[in-house]
Amino acid sequence: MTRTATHCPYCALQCGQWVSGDGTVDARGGGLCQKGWTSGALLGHPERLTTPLLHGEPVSWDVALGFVADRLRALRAEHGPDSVAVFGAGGLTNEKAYLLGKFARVALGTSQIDYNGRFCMSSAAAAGNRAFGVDRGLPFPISDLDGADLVVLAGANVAETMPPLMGRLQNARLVVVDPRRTPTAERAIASGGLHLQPVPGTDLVLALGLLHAAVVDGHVDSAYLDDRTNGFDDVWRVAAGWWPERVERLCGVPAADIRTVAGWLGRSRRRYVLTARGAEQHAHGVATVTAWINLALALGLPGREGSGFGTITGQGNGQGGREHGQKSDQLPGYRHISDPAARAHVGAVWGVDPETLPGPGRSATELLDALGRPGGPKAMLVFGSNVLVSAPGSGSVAERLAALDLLVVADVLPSETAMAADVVLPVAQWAEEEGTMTNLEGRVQRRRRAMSPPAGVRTDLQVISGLAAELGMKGFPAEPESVFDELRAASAGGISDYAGITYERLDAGEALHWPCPTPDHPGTPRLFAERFAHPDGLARMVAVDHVESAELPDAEFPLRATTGRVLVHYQSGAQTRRVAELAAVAREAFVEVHPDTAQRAGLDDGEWAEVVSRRGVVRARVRCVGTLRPDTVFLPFHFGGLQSANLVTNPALDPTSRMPEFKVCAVRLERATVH
Ligand SMILES: Nc1nc2c(c(=O)[nH]1)N[C@H]1C(S)=C(S)[C@@H](COP(=O)(O)OP(=O)(O)OC[C@H]3O[C@@H](n4cnc5c(=O)[nH]c(N)nc54)[C@H](O)[C@@H]3O)O[C@H]1N2
Ligand SMILES: Nc1nc2c(c(=O)[nH]1)N[C@H]1C(S)=C(S)[C@@H](COP(=O)(O)OP(=O)(O)OC[C@H]3O[C@@H](n4cnc5c(=O)[nH]c(N)nc54)[C@H](O)[C@@H]3O)O[C@H]1N2
Ligand SMILES: [Mo]
Repeated sequence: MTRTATHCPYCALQCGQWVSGDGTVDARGGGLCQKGWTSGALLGHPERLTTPLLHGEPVSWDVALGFVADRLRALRAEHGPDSVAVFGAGGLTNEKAYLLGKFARVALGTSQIDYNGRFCMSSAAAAGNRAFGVDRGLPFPISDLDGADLVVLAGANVAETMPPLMGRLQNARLVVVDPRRTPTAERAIASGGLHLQPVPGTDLVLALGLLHAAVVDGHVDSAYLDDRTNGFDDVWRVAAGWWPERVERLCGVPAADIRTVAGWLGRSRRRYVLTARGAEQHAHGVATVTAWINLALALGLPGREGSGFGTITGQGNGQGGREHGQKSDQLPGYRHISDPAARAHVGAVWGVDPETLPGPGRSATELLDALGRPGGPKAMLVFGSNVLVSAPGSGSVAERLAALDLLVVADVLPSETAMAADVVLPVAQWAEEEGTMTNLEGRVQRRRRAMSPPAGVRTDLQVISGLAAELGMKGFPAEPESVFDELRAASAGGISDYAGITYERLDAGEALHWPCPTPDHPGTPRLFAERFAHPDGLARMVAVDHVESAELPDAEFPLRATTGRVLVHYQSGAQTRRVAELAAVAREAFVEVHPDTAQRAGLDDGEWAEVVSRRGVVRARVRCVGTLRPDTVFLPFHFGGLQSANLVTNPALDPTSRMPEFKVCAVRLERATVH
């Protein structure tokens, strides 16, 4: 049987896959995790959406798209263009993200577009832009990590969230910063490294303590600080007050461990500091990432081959998805929507007066919160996100969605959000379509079609193109390569410049990392070798100080709940809960609790508990974990309905990135009365 080379549907590693015409999946050039191996079960899945639904009833595409277009026209006529909102996703191909942004701004004329990357990468992106002038998750090829001697993973559970990446860290001593003893933390201990176990929400002060110890013990690279950075003096003025014992009192990490890790960081040769969502998904996530970047800069790591700072991008196209215009404040090529030159460039490519380009609009959480309220959007089109499960404070998200006049969801499967929609549009999935995805190192890769989608199903590009046509708009092709060629032009000269990347070059096997401005340019695997991307070429160190989490424990809610992932499930679980082999491993929500904490709440291992916060209640089965901090509980967010972790999370936002505080809120535990 012929097999086609493509990439896994899930995370930003975008591991190579062979997919055969019958849906058989094989690894291509390296490993796959259990989710990747079993992804073929999604092809031809019995629950697959194969016909448009209007108020739950099957209808033809003409009827569905005609209905949506009529409603959108009427709402726009009555309430103006901002009455229609668009919600995209970091799992969409570059072509889809680009066309969706253009569709919102040109066909709908709305400023109200944002996407789920706001829940994921926005704090790391904002900190990276501010420090380096560019946000590329890993500014070096991922293969560089093969040679690492020491890797600090701040809030990253790579062994479960990107298992194949662990293979690259085999020779390194690992330091894992996580309130939980995760499989990644176990590996750190086995590697001769350390597991630092802070109170959730206190990474910033831990990073200040590490910087303090590094300075006092003489590990700072003064020549690098002079030549390549500015702002160290201000940073030190704050860090000087955070000696390890004082840091220990706040975050709980022993002062001796802080000094040990600072010493390793100072003395190792090939060193990396990497952050992920554990450090970033906080109401002070940008400041926290900044503190980790300051530490890396003080040691002279960024821009030096064999060392560096990076953030581990999450979704399949989390990197490309934040570059091409589905974010409320951005235009293609990572251009800023408020920049007149950016507007002029993109306006010219789109053939519209730059004055007419709307935006910036609301960020994802604020957008969801405004739905159906006076002055807020009355309709929303969702592509590739299950917000009813994955957005913070899901109880109120359900209310906001119900308050809409029109909710349209394009999905592969009947996700919770799709089932709440007025109109459901069934779309093709990864192995049924062509496109490009940009992985966590900024490398653009081809997604290829191995089989046709089921009868009745269209691609997202066909849906967007079809809706534009219904609205009487030209310039919305459905053919992926045509869209990509337009994206190349729109990104030309921007920060993430794809102008020189073509399907032809990618199909010939070239490994192309952006920026790649011309067809003969080799791409840029390593950024910052000579200079950082600010006009003066220097990296900016920005002074940041300790900030408390938005909600602290008290007598009524004495515990800190944090949330995250397990190996076998992906995100809201819309896909993986439907794969029998994965569901068999984790079928229902659980809450990790220290045995002493469980006992105090009168709960036994395996019993159903209610996790209660000021915003709601989650039902989850108690899993006693002796290595967990007794002041902390952990909930995976992969389950829906009454088991959705986001019923309790706090929608408090970072002031800069507008990212919600998924990683800490105050809760108490109770015995479940029903389940
Ligand atoms: N299996 C699986 N893999 C995935 C995904 C998935 O859903 N499932 N999703 C993909 C996506 S989109 C993303 S964004 C990535 C996320 O990848 P990760 O960031 O690795 O995943 P999380 O589980 O969200 O968070 C990592 C760890 O942060 C810890 N943590 C909680 N609070 C804190 C804190 O205050 N400080 C620190 N230092 N750590 C804290 C949690 O205990 C958790 O173990 O994974 C990608 N890969
Ligand atoms: N409590 C808590 N909440 C979190 C997080 C956390 O750590 N804790 N993490 C946050 C993070 S980092 C992220 S990235 C978000 C992710 O959360 P979501 O945005 O909900 O992501 P998914 O669950 O991956 O939803 C993707 C949906 O798109 C569908 N889909 C798949 N492929 C396609 C396609 O090609 N086209 C279309 N139209 N649909 C497709 C899938 O079937 C699924 O229903 O969750 C956030 N929420
Ligand atoms: Mo994510």
